[in-house]
Amino acid sequence: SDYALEPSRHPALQINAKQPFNAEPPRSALISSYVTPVDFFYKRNHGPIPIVEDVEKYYFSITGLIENPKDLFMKDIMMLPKYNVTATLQCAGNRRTAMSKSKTVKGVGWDVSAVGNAVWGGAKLADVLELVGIPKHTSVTKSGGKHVEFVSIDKCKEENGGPYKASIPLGQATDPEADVLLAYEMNGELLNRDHGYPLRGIVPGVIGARSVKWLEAINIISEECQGFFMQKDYKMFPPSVNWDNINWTTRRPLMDFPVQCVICSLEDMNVIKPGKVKISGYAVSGGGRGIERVDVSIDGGKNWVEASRYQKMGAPYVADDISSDKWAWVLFEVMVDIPQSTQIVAKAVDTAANVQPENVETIWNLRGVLNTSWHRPWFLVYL
Ligand code: MTE
Ligand code: MO
Repeated sequence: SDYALEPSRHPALQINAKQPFNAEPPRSALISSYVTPVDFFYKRNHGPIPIVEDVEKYYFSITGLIENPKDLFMKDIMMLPKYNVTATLQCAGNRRTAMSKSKTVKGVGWDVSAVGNAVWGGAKLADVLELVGIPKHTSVTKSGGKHVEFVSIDKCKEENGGPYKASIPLGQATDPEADVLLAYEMNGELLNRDHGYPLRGIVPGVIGARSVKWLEAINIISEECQGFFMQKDYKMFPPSVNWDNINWTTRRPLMDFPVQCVICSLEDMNVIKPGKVKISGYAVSGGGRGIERVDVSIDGGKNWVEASRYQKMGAPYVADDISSDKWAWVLFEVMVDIPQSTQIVAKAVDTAANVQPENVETIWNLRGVLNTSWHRPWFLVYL
């Protein structure tokens, strides 16, 4: 079958779907290091993993509304300045399983680990687009191009066997400060097959779905990409919309991720003892907004304490400081004294003072995307 040549994966991953392969690490793997090891980075696919055998022969084309369409080989990308950008990638479906408990949603179930933080190495898309004559900070080309469409090599059933596609605005693609990459490295190693070998897009601060793996082409187009994953998926509908009254054209494709926060030190259904316990987890926002603070409660949200935050181990995190990674998550921790009955809750605030919704019901949507409600792990206190 098409799935006969899948790469091998770490046995500790929780498999949410086998074909296509979708898996996430245990919660504890996310807080054991600021940079998520490749083996423990979630894997989100919509088809079999493509095989690029001869990287010397591999190329992708840049075409569309530009004057000088070109085929680019890996050596053309490697000749450009290399950037290492630490960026958190999070699937819009992260925490979908919990949203489904409120009322059924459609989609692959995910616990809280469809997220990871990696150092992506590659060329800036803004530099690549200069090779085809598009200057930095261009929002429309002379021939009317306004969006950059990434097309993959893979084959997805949602696209009737065609490739996975997504687009971003040209202004973002040609802004060097937006740090959009064509990446060939992950955590200092060559990208592996699961994560897009030999070349993938990385769009920091934006839902994972726009970071297209296994690039085959980049098209400069006038309207945003019309593919399934831009137009018929990865949109957020109000709780009133169901599968009978849905009109996909009424909503925009999701881009920037809202503020998110998850406790990773407690697995659901585990048992803890009353007394001093360290609560830790991750918090992240989209659009390059940092995390202003993380609040933790042990009485279901009546009283709160502020957690300490860090990126690099041992150095406190300061939002918006030049030494902080603006596209990356922060890890947080706080010591609490667990009473005999407790409900632990965490929530974050980003640098634009955006807060998370208290309940999943207020943001419930039929595709189960963007569950950023207050995280309340459930476990037993063992006396
Ligand atoms: N790119 C291709 N070609 N095919 C895909 O199925 N999945 C997207 C995105 N890029 C996908 C893709 C989604 S929904 C997410 S969340 C991220 O890749 C996941 O990237 P990862 O598997 O490297 O963690
Ligand atoms: Mo995703």
